[in-house]
Amino acid sequence: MEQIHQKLFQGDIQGVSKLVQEELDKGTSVKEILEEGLIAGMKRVGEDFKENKIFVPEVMIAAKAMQTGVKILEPLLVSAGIKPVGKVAIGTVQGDLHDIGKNLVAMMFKGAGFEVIDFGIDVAPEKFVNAVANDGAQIVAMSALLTTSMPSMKKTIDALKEAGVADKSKTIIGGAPVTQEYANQIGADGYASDAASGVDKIKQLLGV
Ligand code: B1M
Repeated sequence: MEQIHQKLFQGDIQGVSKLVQEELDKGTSVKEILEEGLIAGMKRVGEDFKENKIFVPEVMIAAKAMQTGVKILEPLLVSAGIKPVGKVAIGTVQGDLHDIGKNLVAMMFKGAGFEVIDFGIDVAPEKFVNAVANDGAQIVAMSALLTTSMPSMKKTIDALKEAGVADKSKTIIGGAPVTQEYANQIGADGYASDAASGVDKIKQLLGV
């Protein structure tokens, strides 16, 4: 796992892929590789970024390497051929381009048997509204990593209400600066601090 951290730090895409595959071949659990290898490594990248020891380009390269590792794990978490438990529309809210955490959450939702419409980053409230009104999404899942993009979560909840579709869906929010208190404040139905508890929360919200 320490080597995975180092390769992430160096932005060594091939190195990360190789080590992730080696861990899988050794029988290490997908959860352990994800949490103790990739997520823990990225946390260290974040700490150094915060202390100005590294800068945006290095972080972007590390993020690319992380996503490559996550892609290898994804098929193992997504059970094939299982009828969806529910339908989720997920995205990083308007004004925010961070997607690593959101991708993890989407991946865990898929792994738990949900059909996932992933709108990507910088998602306008109207897109979420359309997903509920026209595509039957039962959950609107929003991620934000910036304090400045958090108000987009409230805007989306307000847009769902204004469009008259709020009662057709439940909202869940998450991301590093987001809290349960903020969820209560803006009227979100749920909050989760990490991808795994996100799955528990949406199951609870849908009663499945
Ligand atoms: Co940015 N960035 N970044 N960044 N970046 C942070 C978030 C920051 C905390 C760094 C810092 O200053 N310490 C800071 C935000 C400060 C704030 O607002 N409080 C910051 C900043 C300031 C910025 C820019 C403004 C920098 C600049 O340009 N000067 C800029 C903003 C661009 C924009 O969005 N408009 C920017 C840009 C970038 C990169 C492009 C370089 C890159 C993003 C690459 C990408 O995502 N594809 C990047 C990165 C990588 C980070 C850090 C280092 C790592 C974020 C990350 O991926 N973490 C981050 C520092 C940090 O977090 N320590 C930082 C790993 C990921 C697995 O965690 O996303 O928290 P996270 O997801 C977790 C949980 O939060 C939860 O589950 C996941 C794990 O299980 N979760 C949910 C997430 N969404 C959820 C949704 C749910 C439930 C749970 O339900 C729906």
